[in-house]
Amino acid sequence: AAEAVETMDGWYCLHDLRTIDWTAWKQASSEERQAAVQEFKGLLSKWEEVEAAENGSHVLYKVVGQKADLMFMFLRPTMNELTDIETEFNKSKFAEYLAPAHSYVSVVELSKYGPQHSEDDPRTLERLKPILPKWEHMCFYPMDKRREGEENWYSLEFKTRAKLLYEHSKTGRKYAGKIKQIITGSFGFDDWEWGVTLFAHDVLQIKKIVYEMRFDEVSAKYGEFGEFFVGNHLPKEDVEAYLHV
Ligand code: 76R
Repeated sequence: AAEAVETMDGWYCLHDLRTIDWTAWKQASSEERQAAVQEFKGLLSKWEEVEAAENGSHVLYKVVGQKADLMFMFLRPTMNELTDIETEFNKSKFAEYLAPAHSYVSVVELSKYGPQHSEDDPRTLERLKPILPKWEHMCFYPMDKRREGEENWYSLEFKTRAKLLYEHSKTGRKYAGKIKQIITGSFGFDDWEWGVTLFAHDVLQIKKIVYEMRFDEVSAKYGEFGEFFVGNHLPKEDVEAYLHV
């Protein structure tokens, strides 16, 4: 058997996507809507406090297209905290106007292929427990590494995989400052092997990095991809205007 790779794992991650039932929202009285918005903003404030204390992080984006309307990404030290967030949110008034669109469970992952700083080095901790950027755009998609006939990532030698990922990282580094990527592992947690979350100031850079990486051997030969979600940042201050009907 090929030698497995060790991973360093950080905060647990939930991508939670919802569709707004605008018909029901419009039918609600303005008092009901107002109360729902205030309660929702209260939750956002509570999550902001968690983030300020560096006990987790979250972002909220407006999904473009019909796959969903809202995309939350939550990071917390334990998986229990993720269900606590979900449950509290599901019990809120605003959630009465939302339908589930998609969810994804994973954990922030760094693999030990190349040279790396130790697990307790501040530079490693910053990547394992990241405060998520609030950049203009976000993209999320799940992926697998192929296991088919001659193209089996999991039967490649360790050093072959390390070399392919080194090539991959060279493409990635070209996007320094333009793309911030968070790789989360989801083996045993969800239907794909990894979640890929990308943040960008310029949305076109998302298309460019994903396209360019298709030509890296690791993606060209071994990458399998799921559904893509792309969205625009929704800061708390804009929630009221966004939900105004
Ligand atoms: O951890 C590191 O930064 C070291 C180099 C590195 C590794 C090991 C790295 C760098 N990645 C690594 C691992 Mn990546 N990454 C993706 C995607 O759409 C596609 O084709 C692939 C989706 C993107 C866009 C991306 C971006 N990477 C991984 C792994 C785990 C593989 C394993 O363990 O088997 C996956 C699934 C994956 C996928 N990668 C980078 C980037 C970028 C932008 C970088 C450079 C980061 C930087 O140096 O700042």
